[in-house]
Amino acid sequence: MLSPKDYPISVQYDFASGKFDPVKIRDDRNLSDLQMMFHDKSVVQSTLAEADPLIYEVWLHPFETSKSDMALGVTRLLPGKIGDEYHMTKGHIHERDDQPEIYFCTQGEGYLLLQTIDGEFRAERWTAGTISHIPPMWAHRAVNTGADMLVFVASYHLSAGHDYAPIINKGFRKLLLEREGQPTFVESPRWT
Ligand code: PAN
Ligand code: ZN
Repeated sequence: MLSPKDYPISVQYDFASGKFDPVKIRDDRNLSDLQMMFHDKSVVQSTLAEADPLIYEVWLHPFETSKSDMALGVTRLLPGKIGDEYHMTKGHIHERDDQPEIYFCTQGEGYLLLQTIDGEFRAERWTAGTISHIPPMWAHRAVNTGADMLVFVASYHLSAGHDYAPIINKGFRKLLLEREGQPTFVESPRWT
């Protein structure tokens, strides 16, 4: 736990690389961590038979002055697809029902997907510079539809909690698939 003698606590963010320093925790998410999320299970299995590609990195700095303090996270989402589905984060909803979040896209292009537990769905187009507010009780996922790395900075309360189960069970209402070279929203068969 940090104390006032450590204040102010700052990290230095490099817009060119999408990295900040110092980092406390690095968490890599590979395809094996997301196999339930991508819709084309045969492509997932054939890819995993050869290798387990990195899909994104999460760099974290929890500002631990109290249990209700905030975390700073940077997600670096690699470009690419699994079959026809663009690389994306797992997606989750916060366990606490009063916990929002801010996402700041600093590099690349893609979409922020939002969804309530009842399946109300929204998508926000992202380019470098878009800052999005995620309301409490909306599941959130980022999707990289560009040719380069998609990078975003996140800030949330350490006490928010991350619940992945609703996304593992049913996913998001719409998939972002490549159709004729373009990112296209397609109704997920798991919802219809
Ligand atoms: C973010 C996410 C991060 C990785 O820091 O945790 O982008 O996405 P998943 O957690 O869905 O794998 C955040 O939303 N924190 O609350
Ligand atoms: Zn979150």
